[in-house]
Amino acid sequence: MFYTDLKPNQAYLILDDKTRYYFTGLQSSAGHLFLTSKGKTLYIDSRYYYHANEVLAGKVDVKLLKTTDAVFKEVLSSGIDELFIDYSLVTVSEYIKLLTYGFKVLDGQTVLQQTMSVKTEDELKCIQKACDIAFEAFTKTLPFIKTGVTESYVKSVLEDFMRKGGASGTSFDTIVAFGKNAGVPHHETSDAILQDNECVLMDFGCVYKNYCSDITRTMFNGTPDKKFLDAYNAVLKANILAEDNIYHGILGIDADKISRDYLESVGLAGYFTHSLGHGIGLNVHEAPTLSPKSINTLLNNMVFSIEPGVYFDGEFGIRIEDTVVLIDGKVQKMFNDDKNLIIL
Ligand SMILES: [Mn+2]
Repeated sequence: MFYTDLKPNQAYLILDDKTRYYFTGLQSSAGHLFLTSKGKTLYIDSRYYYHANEVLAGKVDVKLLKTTDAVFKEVLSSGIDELFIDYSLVTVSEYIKLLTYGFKVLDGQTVLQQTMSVKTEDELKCIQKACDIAFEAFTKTLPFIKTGVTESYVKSVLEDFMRKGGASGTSFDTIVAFGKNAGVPHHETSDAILQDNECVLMDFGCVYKNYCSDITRTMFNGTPDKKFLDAYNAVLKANILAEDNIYHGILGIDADKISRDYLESVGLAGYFTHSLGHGIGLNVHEAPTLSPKSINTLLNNMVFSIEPGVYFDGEFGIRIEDTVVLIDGKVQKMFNDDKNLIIL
């Protein structure tokens, strides 16, 4: 692990819940975790201390957190005065506090995010299960989507099936968008009523053992016209092209370009208004990114979304999103449907 190479006066300080869970396997809503060349030290308050001591014995040095003041004084007196933190996850007040204590603070974001973006076999199993639960719930929800139902109703049916299927919750606020509402990439699910001859876009995911899934499917309630069908087939092709051509070692920028260039070639460049994808794990949005601004390289065992979409303001929108994993250099799908247009 990266922290075993640290100098004796250095440590990574983890303050956010998900990263702390990643390195300890213990769920908690507070705690200071230090990663040093010697191992892991977790300062945790009395709500978790005894349980933590029991389950982390031999893996993490667990200490009772009385006050943060005491923690930082103890760490400083042990000779550690340089802390790496994830700048994207620490508040300004936490940052200033560290400087006030006299620590030199360095950005550990890149290393932490890269480490967490490459998944272990156990993590992959949890993500696959989160995908399976979400997809089964989606299949069960389809018969409930009929002319006259509201977006909120469909959302509640779907979320209920995900929880019954074993999910602990949703990985983000479920999006159900009918007709022109689907033209807004991240529409807020409303009381809009489904009409005949409207599209239905559903973007959802669930959490299983702390790991997330993310999927979007676009269906049609009635008979689609040529403009919709052409756009649907273009988005599907953009999705499959990315799936077939992303490989171990490709830059996030170039992965995004696969779908973007294709949509441009069929005259839809201006309608694909967001990134192609993002990493998925303990967080539903994490490293790597697949976008024109990405600084990441896609590697084996990374899990990410492939989600091209086109949006016609005031008319309709189409997005087809999969959660996928890179295995042995190639994209492996975590959903196995053919993604052809579903007519409701
Ligand atoms: Mn997504």
